[in-house]
Amino acid sequence: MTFHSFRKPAFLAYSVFKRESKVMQVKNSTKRRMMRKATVLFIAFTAILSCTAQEQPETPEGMVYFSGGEIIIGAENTLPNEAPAFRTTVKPFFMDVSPVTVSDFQKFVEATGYQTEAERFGDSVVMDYETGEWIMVTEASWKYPRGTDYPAADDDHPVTHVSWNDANAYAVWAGRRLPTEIEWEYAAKGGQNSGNPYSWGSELVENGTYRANVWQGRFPVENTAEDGYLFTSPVGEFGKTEAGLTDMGGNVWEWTADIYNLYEGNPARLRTNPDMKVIRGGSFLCHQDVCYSYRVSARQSHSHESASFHLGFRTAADGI
Ligand SMILES: [Ca+2]
Repeated sequence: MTFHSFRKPAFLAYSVFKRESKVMQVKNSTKRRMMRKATVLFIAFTAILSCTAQEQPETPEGMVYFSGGEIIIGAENTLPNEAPAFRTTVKPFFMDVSPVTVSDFQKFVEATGYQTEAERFGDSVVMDYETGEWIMVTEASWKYPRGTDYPAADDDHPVTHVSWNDANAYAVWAGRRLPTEIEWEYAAKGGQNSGNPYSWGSELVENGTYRANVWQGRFPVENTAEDGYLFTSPVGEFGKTEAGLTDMGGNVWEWTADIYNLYEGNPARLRTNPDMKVIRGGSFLCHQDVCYSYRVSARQSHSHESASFHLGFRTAADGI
């Protein structure tokens, strides 16, 4: 074996090794570039996710996020105080899925020792189903909605007999606030101008099932309770909307933050009273021929210190 012949296989082996090494180097280099690229893409993707998260903040438990935007508020050809309809812009906000329950309110009272205005007055307003008249019932309160001669309030029903001041006190304690009237209607409409009269859709009864706890029969002397309830119902049982809210029509009226006024351009005259607040949504007492206020655009007013067995509230919070 000559040196040459000895070296040649070794050289060839070395060359193959070197070539393979170079291939490996190229492969490793390509792999590193790909890894760097993947890292850059991952960071960019994370940044995008982070931006998206900033645009839509984390939704508190029990609330729904509404991104806000332009919406038509009010309606034509319904009750006179709903006109004229107008276009406005709403900022992002959160809204409670359902009205504040008796159980929720109990926690507030236990934490603060709060006494409602009805408790301090010693009575509150209830409708007598025998006579169809509104009466003041001694010791009617959020604990005993029809008075102490009747069953205590159910934990999962909306709290009632809360004045605007009581509702506002709860909202402040919870780190929230009452929704504005515009926010309430925006949420009821799911931020859309669909033209649907109700928050859940276009019909009160769908496939034989009531979508809201309202009044059936002859108001105010006959309540047939075809929907299953003479008085309040558990929150979440009726009227789930596309956005995920419930009870935006019927069950209990809901306080809003705003002083009641007529919409600009309404031909009627009204002396604005700062004690009168807007309430929305109708209640279990609403009959189509009398109240018909479980529609998304319906609105009424209520004195801020008074309470009733068909009036509750839900809270809201700023979106961003
Ligand atoms: Ca009912």
